[in-house]
Amino acid sequence: GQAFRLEDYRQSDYLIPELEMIFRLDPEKTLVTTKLLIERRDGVAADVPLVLDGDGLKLEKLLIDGGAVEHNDHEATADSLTITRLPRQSRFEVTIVTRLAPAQNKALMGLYVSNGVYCTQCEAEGFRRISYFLDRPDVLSTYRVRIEAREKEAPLLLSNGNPAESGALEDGWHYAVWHDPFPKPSYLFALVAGDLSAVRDRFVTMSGRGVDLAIYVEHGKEARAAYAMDALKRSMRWDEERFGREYDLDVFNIVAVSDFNMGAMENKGLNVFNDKYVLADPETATDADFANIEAIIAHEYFHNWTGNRITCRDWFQLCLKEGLTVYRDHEFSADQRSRAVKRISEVRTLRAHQFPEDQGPLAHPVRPRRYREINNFYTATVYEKGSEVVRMIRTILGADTFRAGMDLYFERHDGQAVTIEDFVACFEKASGKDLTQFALWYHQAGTPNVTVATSYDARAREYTLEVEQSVPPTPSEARKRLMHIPLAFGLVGPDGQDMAYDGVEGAEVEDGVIHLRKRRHIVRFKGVQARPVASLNRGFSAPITLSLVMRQKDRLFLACHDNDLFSRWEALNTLFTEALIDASTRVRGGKSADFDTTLLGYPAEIAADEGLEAAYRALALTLPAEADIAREIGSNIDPDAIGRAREALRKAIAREAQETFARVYRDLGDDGPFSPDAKSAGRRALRNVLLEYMAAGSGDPASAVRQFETASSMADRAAALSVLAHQFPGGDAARAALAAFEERYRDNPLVLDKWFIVQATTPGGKTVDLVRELMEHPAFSLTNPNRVRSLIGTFASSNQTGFHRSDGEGYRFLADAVLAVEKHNPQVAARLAVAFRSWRSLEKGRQEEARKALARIAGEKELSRDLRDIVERTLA
Ligand code: DPP
Ligand code: ZN
Repeated sequence: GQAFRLEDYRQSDYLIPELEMIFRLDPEKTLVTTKLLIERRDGVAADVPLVLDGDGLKLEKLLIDGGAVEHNDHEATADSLTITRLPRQSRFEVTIVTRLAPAQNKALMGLYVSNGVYCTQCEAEGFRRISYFLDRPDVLSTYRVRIEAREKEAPLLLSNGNPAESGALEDGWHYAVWHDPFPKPSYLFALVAGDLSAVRDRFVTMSGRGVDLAIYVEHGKEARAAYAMDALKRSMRWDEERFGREYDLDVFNIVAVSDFNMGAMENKGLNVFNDKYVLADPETATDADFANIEAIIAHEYFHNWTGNRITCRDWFQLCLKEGLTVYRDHEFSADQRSRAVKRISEVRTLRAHQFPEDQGPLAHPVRPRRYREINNFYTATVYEKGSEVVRMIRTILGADTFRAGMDLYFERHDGQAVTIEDFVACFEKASGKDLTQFALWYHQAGTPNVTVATSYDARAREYTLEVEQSVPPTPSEARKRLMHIPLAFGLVGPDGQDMAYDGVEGAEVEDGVIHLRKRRHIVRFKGVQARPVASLNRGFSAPITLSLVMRQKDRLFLACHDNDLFSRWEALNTLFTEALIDASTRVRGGKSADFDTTLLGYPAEIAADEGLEAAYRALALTLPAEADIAREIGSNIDPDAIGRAREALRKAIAREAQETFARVYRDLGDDGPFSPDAKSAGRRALRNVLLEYMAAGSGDPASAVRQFETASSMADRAAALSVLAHQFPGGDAARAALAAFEERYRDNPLVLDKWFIVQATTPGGKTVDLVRELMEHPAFSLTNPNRVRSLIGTFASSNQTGFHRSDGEGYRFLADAVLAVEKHNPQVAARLAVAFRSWRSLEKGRQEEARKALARIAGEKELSRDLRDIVERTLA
């Protein structure tokens, strides 16, 4: 396929300052009339044709300034409409009629029907499946949208902006008109029509304007939208307080739909959400669900300024809105919850999703330079690493200057479609700093590695760090330039406090941050009174891998005493990881997995340390995931050996800490009526980690059975179910619990997803057969993305020993599933296929099986652009 290249960007010859749309909705035959006000740019000749994008469209009618267009003067295909003869004046009107069958649209892009509700998804290029258009983010238009529908079928009619008028029509039809005064790109267009219930509230902005808020859900689910509404109001207030951003329309609407390719979509004034990220109550949602809802409601709301008011010039700039908005939602969650705990979770996510991407065949810069299918660039690199880059800007500039740069960005670019260069320039202007080298974080792929050696000269009272950076090659970028890496640090003294020093040479050091800019720095700290332990990359100030040879004793010291909570966790996590790598090597060599007794003693101390918040203790006691260990090993991976080593460590810890764990578990029990707040969630998280250990140590399901049967929240019930299903697969207790759960929630698809997930993530070689069987379950559906992701997606991405079964059956299964989903939904299929990305790091036998499965997909004649792109890059 053809690749789009950043350097080929050019402005469009024509603009569309205004348009009017009329939708006459019918599941099989919807008519869309689009009246475009076209404006020719200055200097463009009148004979330059107007070429509009389409995707699978059929032109029903075309008029220019109300008159018919000759056959010879235009050409309409499914993918484009070219008009060669145009009026000489610079403004004219083009009217287009297209006909759609939304009920047949299973790709869930453009206009489709989800559970009887008409809805749209236009980002990135879905608008062209509705009408011919200049479907590119730098064409900004004001929209006036009239929706006509049968009142019975769709009493609710919504689009972007403010409501203008509504009324009855003949034959039981009715209509509503919406007007959005803010010029926007077509990817932010939305329409919803159906029979839904509203949960309403009101928000008064900082300047005293009232905004009507509504969340629309299926009838009977109103109570489950309360938490989302609360999160919305908190987000609106927070954006005023932290970024000075005020909401700008009279209404803000959110609609929850059950068939959705993404998490949610920030359409102007009308956010459309995957219902998974709206609906929650204690009976049906885990603490992770509540936290995700809070974060995603905030994320989409924050897009109103970072994405909508200021949008992207082209899709290469996707991180301009996504990285920045993720950064904003991270900050929001950190303010609402515990900052250290939030940071640890962010880093775990980054390492689990972005690092393997950056280190594999799909690596790309945060701001890519080429793509074949933009849908495949909604990645962890664009989102999560993009957020890390913004975070580094703040670290380098400091909070106040960062805010000044953001203010300047909003002031300079409101109403524009801009680039990363425009964004960075605002921070250069605000700070007076040259960020040219720093900006490589946007332009260069790959995770930088920083190696550090330390030494202390007691006589000279000098502490030295020898620091060296390197960036590994990535596809199409063999040679890398040196980066500006802000490395936050502390020199931890014997009492756990940071030690003072008189002076430093060898690098710029400012406010606890070493600025690495060269390949190699020798950083000398003068006047250091005793040998410190270096605590480096505090708070994960830069998204790098750090190789620091350190005595285990020192690392354990940091794990116990570092005054930076993130670094304490990081030290312990590193100790666990090193022990697990070691153990898996031994297991693979037929030996037993032995662990150092000092390390085994520490978890009991953490569990019982009431000076640490429960959520932190839960994270500290969570062992690195099998995939984390695999990533650290890097090559020739045997997932079975890793699984056995991890299991052995869990058992060893559990036995060592048995009494303490049981006591803390008991003491934390019964904290009164359910509340989703961070503190209560933390207690539950700690209890549930302890439950896992207790079951592993005793080999007895009794405590998990008890929790499963008496749980008063989904958080506790789902945790117990997963202990039973994963640690006692096939046993009576597991079978009973799975059956009870299925029975209790058979009418709630979102909760049954948890039941699919628990089974799909059961470790071991039998799970692939179970997953195949579950695809026949009446609640499963190949056309619903949430079902597909819960069963097939989690199996492939989160079940190391199951997916990587040594005979390749997991890979064959995934290839079959990907091809089946691809027939109707290429975007979701391509996303599933990403699970193959680390295939080259496996041991030879599995590598060969994975390659065969990939080659089989690639060998299909009729592949979508989405899937072909992923598979070919993965194999390259
Ligand atoms: N809706 C997706 C998001 O907010 C894509 N813009 O990240
Ligand atoms: Zn976003």
